Amino acid sequence: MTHDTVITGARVVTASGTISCDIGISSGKIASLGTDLTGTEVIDARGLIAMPGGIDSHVHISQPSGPGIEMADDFAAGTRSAACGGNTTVLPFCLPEEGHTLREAVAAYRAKADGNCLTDVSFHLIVKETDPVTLGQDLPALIQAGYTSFKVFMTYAGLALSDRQILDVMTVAKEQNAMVMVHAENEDAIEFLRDKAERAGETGPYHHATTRPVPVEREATHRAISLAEIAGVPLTIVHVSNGEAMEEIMRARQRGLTVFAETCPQYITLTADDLDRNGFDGAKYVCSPPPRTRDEWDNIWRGIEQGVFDLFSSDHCPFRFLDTAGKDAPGARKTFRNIPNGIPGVETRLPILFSEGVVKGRLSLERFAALTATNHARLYGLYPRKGAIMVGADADIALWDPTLSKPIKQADLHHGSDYTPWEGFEITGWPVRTILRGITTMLNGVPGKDAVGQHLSRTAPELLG
Ligand code: DUC
Ligand code: ZN
Ligand code: ZN
Repeated sequence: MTHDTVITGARVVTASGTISCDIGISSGKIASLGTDLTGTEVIDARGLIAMPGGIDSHVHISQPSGPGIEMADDFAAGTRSAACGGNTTVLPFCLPEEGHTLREAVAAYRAKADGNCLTDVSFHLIVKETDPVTLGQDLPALIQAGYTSFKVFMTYAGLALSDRQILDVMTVAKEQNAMVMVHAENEDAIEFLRDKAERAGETGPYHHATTRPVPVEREATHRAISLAEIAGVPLTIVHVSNGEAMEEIMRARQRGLTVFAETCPQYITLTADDLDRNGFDGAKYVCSPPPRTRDEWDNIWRGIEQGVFDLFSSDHCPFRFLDTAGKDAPGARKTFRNIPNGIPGVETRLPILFSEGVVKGRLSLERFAALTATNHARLYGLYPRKGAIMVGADADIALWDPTLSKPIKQADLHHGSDYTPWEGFEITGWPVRTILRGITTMLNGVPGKDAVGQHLSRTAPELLG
C-alpha cells in the first residue's frame, strides 16, 4: 500500500515507547508504523524525533478582557504561534461577554475561530453565572454538545464564585460527566493584601506578586479539593505555581481523591524578581498565580518528575506591552491592580520543557509526550483521536531537532504580542516541522498559509490512571 506521506528515519515516540520506524500517513490519519513504507510524499526525518503534536489545553485567545483592553492574539495569530511551537491542537477558554449567555459566547467564539486556525481547536467554558438557566439548561446542553470541561475562578471580581456556587457548578459536572478546572487563589485575601499594599504606596508591578503569596494559592487549592470531595467529583487544579499547593494535591490523592494538576513554564523559569525589573518592565511578567522563587522551581520540578503533574500547559494569555489596550492600560503605571494579567507562551512552552526537561536529563521522551499531548487528550476527551502516534489516530506530529540550539527571540515568534518573557533564554531542541492531520503547518519556523484547523467536539474526560 502506498501512503499519501511517509516520514522516514525518525525516532518515533509512540504510545508504547520510542522506536525507530517509518510513519505512513493516509487521508490525514496514521495508517502504518513499520519499516520500508512507501508514500507519494517522503519526508526524510533522519536525526529527528517524531513526537505527538503538542496539545496546549490552557490558552486564552480573543478573550474579553475589560473595557478598552484587548488580547494580542486573534485565532489566526494564536494558532499560528501554536503551530510554530510544535502544537497541533489548542483548547482556549470561552468567556461570555457581560450580559451574554454561555451559549451565545460559544457561538461568538466559533464565529471568530472557524476558518481562521492553523491548529485544531476546542473550547473549555468559563462558568461565571450560576442562575437556573445557566446551570439547568445551557451548561448541560453544551456539555452534551461536546464542550466537556469548564473552568471556575476563585479570584477576580465578576468572575469569582462563592463556595456554594462552586458546589452547584460541580454538581452539574457530576451529573453530566464533565471536568471542572479550578483557578485556585483566595480573592478576599488578595483584596485585603492589595488594599494594604496600596495604602503603603507599594504599587509597582512587583506588588502583584507580593499580594498573591503562596498561602493565597495553597488555601484555595485546599478548599477547591475539599469542595470537590463534598460534591463527589474529580477536578483539575490549573496553573499550580508552588510546592505547598502541590502538597495539598498529593495529600488529597493519598486520601483517595481524584485530583489532576497542571503547571506551566513560568513556574520553572521566571521568579517574582522579574516583576521588579526596571521601571514598568516588570508588567511584562504579571500573571496569576505569579512566578515565585528559584526554590519553588525545584519543588515544581520534583512534581513534574515524580508524576504529581499530569499536564504542562502554557496559560498563553497575551497582551502587548507598549499598548494602552495591553499592559500599559490606563492606570497601570499608578497601580499594579490595573495591569492586565497574563503572558504569551504558546510558542515557547514545548521548547522550554524539551530543553530544560529532556535535554537536561530530567524527563524521558515518553514523559514529555504525556505531559504535553497524551494526558491533555485523555483528560479532555480527545483520545484516541489525538495525543499519541498510533495507527488510527489523526496524523498530528511534531518533528524535533534535539540538537538545534538557539535562544528564544521575539523577532522569531509569531504571536501578536510585542515581547516574550523569555527573550534570550537559551534552548536546545526545537520543533522543525509540525504536521496536522497530514498537512504541514510549520516548516523550519515558517507557518503554513492555509487555515486548515478544525473545531473538535469532545467526549467525556478519561480519568488518567
Ligand atoms: N488565569 C489564567 O488562567 N490565565 C490568565 C490569567 C489568569 O488569572
Ligand atoms: Zn486562571
Ligand atoms: Zn489561563
